[in-house]
Amino acid sequence: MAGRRDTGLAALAGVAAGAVTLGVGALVSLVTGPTSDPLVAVGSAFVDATPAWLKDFAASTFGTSDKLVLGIGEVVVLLALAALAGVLAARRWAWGATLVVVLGAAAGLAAMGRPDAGALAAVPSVAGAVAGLMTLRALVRRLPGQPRPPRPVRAERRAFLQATAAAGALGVVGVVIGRALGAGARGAQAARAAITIPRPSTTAAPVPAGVDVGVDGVVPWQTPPAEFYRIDTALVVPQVDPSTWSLRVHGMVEQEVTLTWDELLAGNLVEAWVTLACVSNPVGGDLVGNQKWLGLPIRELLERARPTGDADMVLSRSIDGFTASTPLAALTDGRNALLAIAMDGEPLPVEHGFPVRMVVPGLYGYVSATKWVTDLNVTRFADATAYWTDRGWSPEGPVKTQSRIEVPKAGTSVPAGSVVVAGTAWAQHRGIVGVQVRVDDGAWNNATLADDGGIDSWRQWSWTWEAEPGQHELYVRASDPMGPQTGTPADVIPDGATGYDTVRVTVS
Ligand SMILES: Nc1nc2c(c(=O)[nH]1)N[C@H]1C(S)=C(S)[C@@H](COP(=O)(O)O)O[C@H]1N2
Ligand SMILES: [Mo]
Repeated sequence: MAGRRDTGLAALAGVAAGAVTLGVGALVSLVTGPTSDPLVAVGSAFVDATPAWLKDFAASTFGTSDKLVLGIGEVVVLLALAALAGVLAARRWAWGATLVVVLGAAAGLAAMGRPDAGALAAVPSVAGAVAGLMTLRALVRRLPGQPRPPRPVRAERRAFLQATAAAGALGVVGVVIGRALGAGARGAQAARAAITIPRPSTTAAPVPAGVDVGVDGVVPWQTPPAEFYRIDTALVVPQVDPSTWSLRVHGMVEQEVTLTWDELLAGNLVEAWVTLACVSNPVGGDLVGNQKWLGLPIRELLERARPTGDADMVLSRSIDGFTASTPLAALTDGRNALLAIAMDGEPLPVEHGFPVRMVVPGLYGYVSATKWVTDLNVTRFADATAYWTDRGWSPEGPVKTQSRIEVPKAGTSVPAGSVVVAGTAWAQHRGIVGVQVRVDDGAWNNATLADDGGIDSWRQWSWTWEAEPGQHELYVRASDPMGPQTGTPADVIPDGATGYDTVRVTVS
């Protein structure tokens, strides 16, 4: 009979073998590509299979750390399964071995199912599983009390633990080295550093000095690139070499067009300020940012391709298989819908879509802002669906008018008297024409708008409140030319949150 302690040791052997599996997998993926790493492949398959409610939960609970949380959760689950394999193997080898083979096969299938999978995508998982099996076999044989020439149990335990620790450490080292070398070998960073962004053919109108409302604690009008929110399904950032990048425009067009990087750079590059927002941004949330983009108007490419009769949508696709459905009209109606190559005058950061992404004023990112874009399929909403549409989100996603109180912060205390209330409002491509603030059940008060940086950018506002002691709730609402935003609360699914941002403060 295996005792409690033996079960613990067997579980440990399983964990060590699991670490070896992942380490070998990570090292082999240096040859076969980052998405063939078993950890990445399983995580990516999980991301793609994530139902809308879970994606929403992850985005609203962990924000842009959702990938880190996913990675930690995945490692914990895999190590628990590895521990189980160890316990099973100690009882009966075939049981434990079967579990390892099943897990290895699942990882291999996940890797083969990635949109950018190469022919050898399953190899790291298979190699990892073989190494894991060999390690498990060796360690289980060394479990104290196995039929072998007699040795003191203490010595047996020590030898077993040393072997297990060595195997586990080798596995971890494999994962770390695999990751580090993988990151170093990724060419996009070097290619990015070598690029000189051409001067715009059309520069953005100068930004009025007064776009900043001048209140401490208000989020900057121009989002620093390093602080720009990042949302995508990519567990490893796609590495795209501009010299081999091209964009294909096809589908319901009279003339297929292929655009290369050099042609793009030589094109009529337009500079434009656009506020990008995520549909998963809850009321008051921070999945929104404003930047100066530079890119080729998508309209010009479509003019060359000449969409046919009843096409009404462009399905853009990234190198890693993400897709977005953008109304054709939004790409041809004259707004600054761009194939963007720069953010704030610098090449796009790799995680924001280097070398080329889409930016379309007035639409949520999930239906318009495809990063690492390589393909535009001119089609119809009736004939094709996009990544998030297949997961319960709306096929079309115009940005909803929103406003946010940034000062004072929720839950803080302020002294009675004049208190400055301030924040940001956005209604991309319609423009903000007014912001109002309400205290408790009182009347709406007109806030002062900061200078206008254009209808595609967000707008700051402030209002001075004569605050009286007690607990108070502040509400904000913004108006676009169609009227005030709705106060009816709606969840982010299926097409963006609505409701008033509300901040509770204590006045003393
Ligand atoms: N290739 C790719 N592009 C993508 C996504 C993605 O998952 N993959 N996510 C979209 C979503 S939901 C948003 S909100 C924006 C976010 O862009 P950012 O990360 O540069 O802020 O990218 C869009 N483009
Ligand atoms: Mo998004």
